[in-house]
Amino acid sequence: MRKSFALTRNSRLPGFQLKMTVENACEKTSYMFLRKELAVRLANTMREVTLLPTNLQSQPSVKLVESWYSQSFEELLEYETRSPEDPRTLYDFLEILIKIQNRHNDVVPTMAQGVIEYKEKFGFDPFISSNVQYFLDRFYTNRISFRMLINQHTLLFGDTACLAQPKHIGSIDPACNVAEVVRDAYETAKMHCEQYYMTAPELKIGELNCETSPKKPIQVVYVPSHLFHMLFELFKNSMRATVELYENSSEGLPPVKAMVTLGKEDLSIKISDKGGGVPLRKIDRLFNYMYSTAPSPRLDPSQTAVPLAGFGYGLPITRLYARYFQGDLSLYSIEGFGTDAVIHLKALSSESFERLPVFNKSAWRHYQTGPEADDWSNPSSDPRDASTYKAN
Ligand code: W6P
Repeated sequence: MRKSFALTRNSRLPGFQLKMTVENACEKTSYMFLRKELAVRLANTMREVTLLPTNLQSQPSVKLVESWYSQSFEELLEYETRSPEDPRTLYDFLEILIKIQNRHNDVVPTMAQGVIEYKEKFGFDPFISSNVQYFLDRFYTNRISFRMLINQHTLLFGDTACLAQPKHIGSIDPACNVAEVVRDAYETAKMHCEQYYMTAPELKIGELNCETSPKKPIQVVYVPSHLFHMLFELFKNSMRATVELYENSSEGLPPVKAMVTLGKEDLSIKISDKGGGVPLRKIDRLFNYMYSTAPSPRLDPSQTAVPLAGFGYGLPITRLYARYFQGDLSLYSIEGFGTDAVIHLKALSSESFERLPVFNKSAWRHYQTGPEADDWSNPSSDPRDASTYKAN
């Protein structure tokens, strides 16, 4: 009975766009909204976990993650009847949000562990992989949104609110200088790269502001930590490809280039490397959770340095961050040459609303069917051209 209320809808925060302002952010209103909305988002995810293939759902890591979700759900329901007028309520709510946030810190590696456990026992299966792909994209999008909501509340109303960046609204920077974040992410990736390879490619940044004066730095209303996360991941991949291609060469490393462009609708960031590229056939794999999940090298005690990129969920999750505010991430690779990675963001904050998974019949149907049967010809199963079978 208690649980049914949370499952009835997948609500949206009215006006939760990147243009939210301090004036309309009131703690009681936020509390009233979040105590329901967070429970709804947890419940939606918990419903969807039950649709995963039984063999995956029964892995200990998946069970552990499930227990975190139900624990947090129960804790949120305690607030169903607590009045926002009691200051204790608001104080306790802040505390419980932080506790929930921390409980869920390791969801990504733990789910990855679940996929590893499954693969070790049952092997790679395209049906399961397609289900896992669909599920984890939605599951992690839900998680990104959940943490975003909690963060906004704790940053705006918590003890450390006064320490926060004065011009930021919670985690949102209304004048986020994109090239600055690009440079920041590059410098951090460079540090990791030098630690692992003793060298790193240089960075060249270009900016093209088509909308206002071409000399004006490009700014956007955005969550700088999300942008940093995406760019850091792309730089690590570009650096790794570049350094590994030139490992045994006497030539200097070709720089990694970043181009930031503001148009009417899109703010686009292109990161280009000359790291030798990836054949088209292998591009999809870079985004496939089940394919790219390998036992973490971090667990191997004989290995101290952490590889720069290429393990885990970096790229698929980077794409989810881009999509979360109606953007996207695309890879264009030229095998034998290099790779362009393009992040598209909405130039206007009025277009940057949340992209959220909904749990409905259509979602349910996804778990009942696997990947579509191929309706294009397959050379190995096609009847051969008769001429092939001519004698001699
Ligand atoms: C590569 C592979 C890759 C993935 C993502 C971003 C950049 C690159 N470069 O060679």
